[in-house]
Amino acid sequence: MSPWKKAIQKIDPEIEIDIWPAIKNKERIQFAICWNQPDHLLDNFPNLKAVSSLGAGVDHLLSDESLPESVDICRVYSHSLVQQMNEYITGAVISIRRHFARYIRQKDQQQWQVHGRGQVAGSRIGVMGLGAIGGPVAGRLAQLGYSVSGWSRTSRDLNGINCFAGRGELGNFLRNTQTLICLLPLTSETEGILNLDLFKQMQPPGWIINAARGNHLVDEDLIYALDSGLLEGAWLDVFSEEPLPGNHPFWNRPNIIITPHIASLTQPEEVAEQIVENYKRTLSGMGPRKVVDRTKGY
Ligand code: NDP
Ligand code: OXD
Repeated sequence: MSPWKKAIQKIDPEIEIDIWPAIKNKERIQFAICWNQPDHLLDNFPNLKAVSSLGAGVDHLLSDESLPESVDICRVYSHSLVQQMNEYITGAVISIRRHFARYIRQKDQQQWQVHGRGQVAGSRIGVMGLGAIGGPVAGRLAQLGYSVSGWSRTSRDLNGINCFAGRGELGNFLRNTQTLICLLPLTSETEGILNLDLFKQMQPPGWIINAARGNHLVDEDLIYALDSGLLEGAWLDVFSEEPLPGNHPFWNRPNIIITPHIASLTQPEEVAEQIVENYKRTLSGMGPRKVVDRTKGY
């Protein structure tokens, strides 16, 4: 049995669940839960009222233009998602600043070479996106002693974080940033935001950590920035095409660390209760919680 079906029916065994493509009666579907569904799949269900993402991101739902406006889009949240992202980002930042990735490579060549102290104090970190995940990640890095700036669409006031907002303050945010962490949702405003123009405004030589979406990054600009010394390295969990194709130039770059979209994984049992609540609210006409604002795109 699918782990999602199992987790949902553990809470309420009365809920009937069909798993695509084995859907018996399309008219009966009122609520859907999806991850990377094929385009146009969701316009096949005339009585669909709401659709929930199985993760924090909703770009895979918003990019399907055939999804009727009347269908609510919602997402899930869990402390575990934040905890996992905290571990992923702090692990990456510490590995970068203490040169652990370099030392792991050096061992393969029996090379004994010290790369400087890489101390925490004075290291300037910038977090793009201060939402449900980015906000706590920025807070954790500040607790560890890093000097942390954050950037969001609207103004935020977060303890210990130097906050900037909007395109008008992006330049000032970047000037303060050596290690840039992207935790933005993918929207028409943020697509391609990790580009050469942005890299040029950072404190050189910088690092990029992208754990948001692959389409935030302009791949060829990253390679150019690495080759020209503007950036020292990149730590990437997400890619415009996943799995990353075997012939992609990122694979052969020692200064690009690649993880296979594992920064923070949603576990069915941790979010099943929210899904059941949203399903019941949808059927009752109240509408789901954590609804995405389609005009903002997140
Ligand atoms: P939220 O929607 O809670 O927060 C989004 C943040 O981004 C907000 O601070 C928002 O600003 C800011 N933002 C949005 N648009 C802009 C813009 N145009 N300019 C500046 N700031 C902007 O998202 P989450 O924190 O829950 O998640 C962020 C993303 O992380 C997800 O969309 C997903 O793509 C990715 N993710 C990746 C995972 C992985 O395993 N790699 C796991 C989980 C999530 P404001 O505060 O003003 O609204
Ligand atoms: C998410 C993800 O958005 O896993 O939850 O990328």
